Amino acid sequence: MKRALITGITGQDGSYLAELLLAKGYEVHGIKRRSSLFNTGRIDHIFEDVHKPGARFKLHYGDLTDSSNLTRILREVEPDEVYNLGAQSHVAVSFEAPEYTADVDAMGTLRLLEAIRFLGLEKKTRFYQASTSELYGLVQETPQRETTPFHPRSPYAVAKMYAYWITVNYREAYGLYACNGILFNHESPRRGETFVTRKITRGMANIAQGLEDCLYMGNIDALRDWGHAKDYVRMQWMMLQQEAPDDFVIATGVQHSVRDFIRWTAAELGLQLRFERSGVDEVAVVEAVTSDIAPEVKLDQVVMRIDPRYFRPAEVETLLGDPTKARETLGWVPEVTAQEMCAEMVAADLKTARRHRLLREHGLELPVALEG
Ligand code: NDP
Ligand code: GDR
Repeated sequence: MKRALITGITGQDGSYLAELLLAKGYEVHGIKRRSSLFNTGRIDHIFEDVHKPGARFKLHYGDLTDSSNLTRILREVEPDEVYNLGAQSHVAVSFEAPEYTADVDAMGTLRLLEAIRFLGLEKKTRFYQASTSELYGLVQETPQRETTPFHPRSPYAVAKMYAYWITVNYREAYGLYACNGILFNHESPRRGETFVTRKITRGMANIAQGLEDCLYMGNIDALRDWGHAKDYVRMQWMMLQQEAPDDFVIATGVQHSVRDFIRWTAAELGLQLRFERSGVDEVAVVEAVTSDIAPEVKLDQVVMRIDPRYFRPAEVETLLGDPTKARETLGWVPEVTAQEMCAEMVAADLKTARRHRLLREHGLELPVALEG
């Protein structure tokens, strides 16, 4: 039975990857952070009591900032595969907490690699690094592929650049089987609430149910290549099953704007929007209501405004990936389009919003966080 260790198992990708590996018969170990509240909402459905004979799912307390802890866990688990998905993964937050982001995202990767080497596991353990399209930042070539030069535009991206190269370096210096997956944005109903797609689907579903009035957004001209997290974790596993380690771009090859995503979300909720004015004055107004999904929304209601608070000190305006190498070498093709994924996310957030509305109608107030 193969053993995998996943950092970031409580996150979006970690939860889907854990499901995939359990379905493939792996014993799955995950590192979770100590938190004052439960933080395992995304993996509760696969949790197994370790006292149960044959349990194949185990969580360890840990943190990417703590080398002795990482070394101890690696010594205990001796994994065949390590997936380093743990990170302070929010680009805007990395401008607020640059040093912490570097510690976790850059040094955390080094700590794991060094622990593998220190324990003499470099011939046994295969290593996957969650690299990112943010490395391309100010893009030098479109579409972006494995050979496109990097120009990171945030403390997050700069930290991930270190992680990318230290992964390559340990492969070249010590013969470690180590791969970078350069993944473009991927989303799902499990996406964190402050990333743009989820902020839109959750916010608009709340507006439809009368729980919020308006969505406040940053740069809605930004262009992204969005895929579904389920497709992308499949690729993370495939990368570690090759004969020789290599780095791959994972993307759909199709690009849309944040404004498109707002329009699709509204359409799923039976709302037709009109975008008026431009720049910081831009608003989205309800032009037509075509179903009864959004009973609380009025014609001409302003459902989106720009709030410059969400602009970034340096923006990545456009990203579009070229997944040719992944398709030709590994036979990987994404199965879900961005628009299909949007529909899935809206359906999930609408379900929650309806539940919240019902609770509110019965005098039970639930907090609806507006921060994004
Ligand atoms: P999430 O933000 O959903 O998950 C991040 C995970 O890292 C969480 O489990 C989080 O724990 C954990 N984590 C954060 N800080 C630490 C720390 N100090 N020590 C240990 N664990 C920590 O990210 P995604 O699942 O979306 O992304 C997975 C990885 O892929 C990340 O490295 C991200 O940077 C990268 N990536 C993501 C892309 C995307 O579009 N989703 C695209 C390209 C790369 P907790 O739950 O306690 O917060
Ligand atoms: P990104 O994702 O920065 O690409 O990083 P995010 O969804 O945060 O932003 C995408 C684009 O939307 C614009 N935007 C807003 N973003 C947020 N979060 N909130 C807003 O209100 C808003 N308005 C407009 C942003 O400016 C940006 O251009 C994600 C993360 O998952 C990283 O960890 C990962 O490496 C990259 O994707 C690939």
